[in-house]
Amino acid sequence: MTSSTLNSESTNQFSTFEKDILEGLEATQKKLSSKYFYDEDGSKIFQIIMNLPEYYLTRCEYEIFESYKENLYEQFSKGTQTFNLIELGAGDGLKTQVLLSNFVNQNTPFSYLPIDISGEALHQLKVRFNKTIPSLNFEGLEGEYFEALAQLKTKNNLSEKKNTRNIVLFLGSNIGNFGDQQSLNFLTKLAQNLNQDDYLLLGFDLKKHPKIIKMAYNDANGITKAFNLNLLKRINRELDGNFNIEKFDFYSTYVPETGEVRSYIVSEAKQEVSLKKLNKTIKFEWGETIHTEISRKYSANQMKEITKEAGFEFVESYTDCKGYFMDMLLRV
Ligand code: AVJ
Repeated sequence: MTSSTLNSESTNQFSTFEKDILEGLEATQKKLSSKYFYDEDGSKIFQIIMNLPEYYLTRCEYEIFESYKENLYEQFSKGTQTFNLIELGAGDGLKTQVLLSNFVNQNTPFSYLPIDISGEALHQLKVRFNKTIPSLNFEGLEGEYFEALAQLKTKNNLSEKKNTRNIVLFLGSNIGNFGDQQSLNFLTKLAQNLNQDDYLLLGFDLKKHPKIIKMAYNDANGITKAFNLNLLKRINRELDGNFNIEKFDFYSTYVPETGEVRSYIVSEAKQEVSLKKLNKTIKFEWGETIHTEISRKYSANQMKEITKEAGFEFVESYTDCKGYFMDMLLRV
C-alpha cells in the first residue's frame, strides 16, 4: 500500500469519477469502466460506431422496430388506457423514434420518459423530438435509473393512475455491459420497481459466429480503438494526466463459452503516467492491459432464464431477418 501525506487531506474530496479511475488504475489487473466512455467526444465516436459496416447491432434493432412496430403497439396498449414509455439511456433516440412516430398516430395516449444522468443529453433529445414528432408527450427524467424509477412509481401511486402501464425500454444491448451477477441484480431490481402488468422491452445481442462478433469490436478503421483511447484523453483533460495516446493500443476478443467480448487498452511500452490532479503516478509494463469493457452476448434461452429468475414473465420475442439481435418483451 502506498500512501501520500500530501493527498490524504484531499482524499475525501475525490469525485466518484476520480475515485473510480484511480482505483481502477491502481488495481493489479488495471480496469476502467466503459460507462466513462461517453463524454462529448466519446458520444460522437459512438455515433460513428453505430454506422460502421462491422457494427451490425444498431441496424438489426432498427430493422426489428420497423418490422414489429404495429405488433409492439398492440402489446403495449392492450388492456390499458394510457402508457408510459420509460427509456433507460436513450442516446440519440434514433431507433426509438421509429416506435414513437408510429405510436403517436394510434389511439392510445402515451408519454415518453427518457431517463439519463446527463441533462444535456435529455435536452438535445427533447429538441430533436420537438422537431420530428411535435405531438409527442415528452418528459425527461434526469438522474440515476433507479432513483428516477422510484420517483415515477410513487408519483403514479399517488395520483392513482391505475390505468397507466409503465413500459421500460432497455435497448441496444446496453445490458451487455454488465457482468452476469450485475445483470441479474439489475433486472431483479428493475422488476421490483415496476408494478404488476408493467412491461420491459429488452434489446440484446445474440450469440452467433464468433468471427462476426469479433469483427464488430475490431473495425477496420480503428474507430473502436479510438473510442477506447478517448477515455485516456478524457483522463488527461479531467485529471491533468499525461497519457501518451500513441503509446497505447487496443485489444478485443470474444469467448464463446462465456458469451463475453472483453476489450482492453494495451500499453505499448514500459512507461509511467502521472495524474497531476490526484498527485499519483501509474506504472505500466510493456504489454500490460487495462480492461475497459464487457459486451455480453446471450442465447434467447439464456435470457429467458435470467429474466425469469429476476421476476419477469416472458411475453414475446422479436428478431431481425439474420437472427443476429433480439428484443424480448417481458411482463412483471
Ligand atoms: C452501447 C454497450 C451496446 O457493447 O456493443 C460499441 C458499446 N463498445 N463498440 C456495445 C460499444 C464498442 C456497445 N453498447
